[in-house]
Amino acid sequence: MAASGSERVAVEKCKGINGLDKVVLREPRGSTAEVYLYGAHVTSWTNDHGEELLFVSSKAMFKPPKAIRGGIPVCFPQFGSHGSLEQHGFARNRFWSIDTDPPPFPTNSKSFIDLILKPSEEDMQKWPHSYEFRLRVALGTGGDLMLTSRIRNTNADGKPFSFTFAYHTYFSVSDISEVRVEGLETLDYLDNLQNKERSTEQGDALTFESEVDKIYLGTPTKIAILDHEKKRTFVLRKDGLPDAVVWNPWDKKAKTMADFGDDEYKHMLCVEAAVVGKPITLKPGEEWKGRLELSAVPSSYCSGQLDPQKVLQNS
Ligand code: TA6
Repeated sequence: MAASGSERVAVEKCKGINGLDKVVLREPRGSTAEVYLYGAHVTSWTNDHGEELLFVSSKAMFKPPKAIRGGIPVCFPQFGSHGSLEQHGFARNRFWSIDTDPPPFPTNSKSFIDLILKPSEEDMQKWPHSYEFRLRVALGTGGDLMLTSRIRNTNADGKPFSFTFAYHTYFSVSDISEVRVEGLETLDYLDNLQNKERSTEQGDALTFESEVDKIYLGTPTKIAILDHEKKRTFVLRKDGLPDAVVWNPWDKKAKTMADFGDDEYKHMLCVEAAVVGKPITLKPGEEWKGRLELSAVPSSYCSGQLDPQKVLQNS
């Protein structure tokens, strides 16, 4: 059956849950992505078989000021509790606008949207800085999902500002106890479950059997998440984002979260491209760029190919 009009429109603005504005991106071969203007929050990424690749909780509240539980929340200007602002900053619970006149930024994708956030008076009370935060969300020809953030300091008072940042990606996995993460072996990390104590990771790929909340410092630019049951590997490539956070609340913490199902920890894993260890500082007029590229490939393509030495050689 021939695809009707909206089915293959590359970029469609429409209403989502609770009437919130969203943008649907479609790529000719069938993959799609959905972005809510609330939080510039990617809530869906599907492959060309229509399979959902991101986890969104069945209890997620699409109701400001609560952040959406799942997908890709954007943490800015503060990651986690690394500062005096609310957890993960405020960008994830602000209404962004469509950037109708973005500075030139070449792309070979037809399926992309540019969003922009500028501080409100209320924000300036909390974080007295003027900035322009541009986020481009794009679907590549092969169905890859790319997020590119450009943050510019537009303070007129000559003041620099510093921030931490994360793409807090929730990957959908078949069974967390069957998942491996490659690329973080032997790295130092801050353990959020041990008062941010610094330790060094063991030499093998990560596997999961309990709550984890670790901030890996100075990681390779490629990290792989292998989901054996689904014979699928997520390859995460990042630029300008030296750190990576790995989080799964497991059973006890899951029960304490109102917008998260008690057993949903079995089907998600957060691997977050981030800047935490060494905050970014921008002088007026300066701009920072942080890029994330996600691919989902058949596992046979990846397993073991991401030995850190090889990764470093290839990156
Ligand atoms: O990224 C990991 C983390 O900082 C954890 O400490 C956990 O709190 C998680 O984020 C979720 O945070 P949220 O504020 O969305 O409940």
